[in-house]
Formats: sequence, structure tokens, C-alpha cells
Amino acid sequence: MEITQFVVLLCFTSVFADSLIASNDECNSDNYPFTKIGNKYYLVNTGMKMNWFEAAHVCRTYDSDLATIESEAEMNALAFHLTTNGQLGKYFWTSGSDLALEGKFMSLSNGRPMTYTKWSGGQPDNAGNNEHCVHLWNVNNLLHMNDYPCTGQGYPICERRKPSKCCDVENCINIMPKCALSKLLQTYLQTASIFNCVG
Ligand SMILES: [Ca+2]
Ligand SMILES: [Ca+2]
Repeated sequence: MEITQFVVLLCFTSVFADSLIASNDECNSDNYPFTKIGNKYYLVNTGMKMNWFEAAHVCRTYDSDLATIESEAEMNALAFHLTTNGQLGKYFWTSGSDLALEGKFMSLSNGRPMTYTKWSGGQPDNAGNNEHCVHLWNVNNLLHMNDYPCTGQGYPICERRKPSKCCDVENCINIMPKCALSKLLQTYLQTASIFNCVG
């Protein structure tokens, strides 16, 4: 590589690094319409009751998915939020269902078995052989899960996806070799063809 080509490559490296930093700032500043509850961002949508399928669609319109509660801490944070907003008595849809295989509850949002459950007493009971979708309900002033008819009515709790375009410093370092080097190589090849142009 000639020195001039190397200098140009360094310039493009610097510009690309700056663009990464800028996009990172943009991503961190805009969480609307989601609210931070515990360590995740949710949209608790109590505008209209709907069935589980409609709830999943509504979340997708916000580029999000029905909530997947993954720990006692996340459950407690949601319970606290719903209690303080006077919404604990409502039914809320989550991403869980055993639609694919009876008794095997999976998250529609991440395609994996539910890693955390907090069923209320006697649940899941698949009542009437027709309960395949997981909602949250209040039992003895505590938020629990229940399997419920997917065509029943509830409100969606949407969960913001983990930002894929954004990255913290640690993730940027991991991503750099995959995406940045490819772009830098393309840039270099374009630059090299300019340098080799004799016309
Ligand atoms: Ca079921
Ligand atoms: Ca049930």
C-alpha cells in the first residue's frame, strides 16, 4: 500500500468512528414512547382491550414485542409500576404461549422457552383445553401469571427491543471487526481504483 493510500484509509477510519459515536448518542437519547421500568423499557398500553394476537401486532407497530419477563426483579418492577398507576387489577398480555405445543410455554418475542414464570395457584391449568396465552393478573394484591384464552381480552405490555444498531463501547469493540473492517476494505478498494486510474 502506498503512503497516500494509507493516509486516505486512516481518514476514512476516523470518519467512520465518528459516525459510530454520533449514532450511539442518537440512540441513547430517544426512548419515546417507552418508559423505563426496572432495567427495561416498556409501553404499557391501556388504551384499548384486545386479544393476544392483536396485542402482538400492536407492539410490532411500535417496533417492539410483547413483554418477556425474565426475572423476579423484572416482575417486581412491573408490579410496582402497575400498582402505583392504579393498573394492577387489569389483565395484561405477555409474549408467552403454549400454542405450538401444549404445556410448553415459549416466548413469541425471542422464540425460546420462558425462563421465568410466576404462576398463580393451580396455574397453568389449560382450562377448557383452550388456555394457551400468558397474561398477568392480580391475585391477593400480587402480580401473577395465568394461562388464558388467546381470544380473551387484555392490554398489551410492549417491550422495547435491545438496540441492535446502537452499541456501548464494549459492544462496539466486538462489532468493529465484523462491520467496520468490511466497510474499510470496500473504501480502500474504491480508493485504490482511483489511485490506479490513468485515464
Ligand atoms: Ca395451553
Ligand atoms: Ca388458566
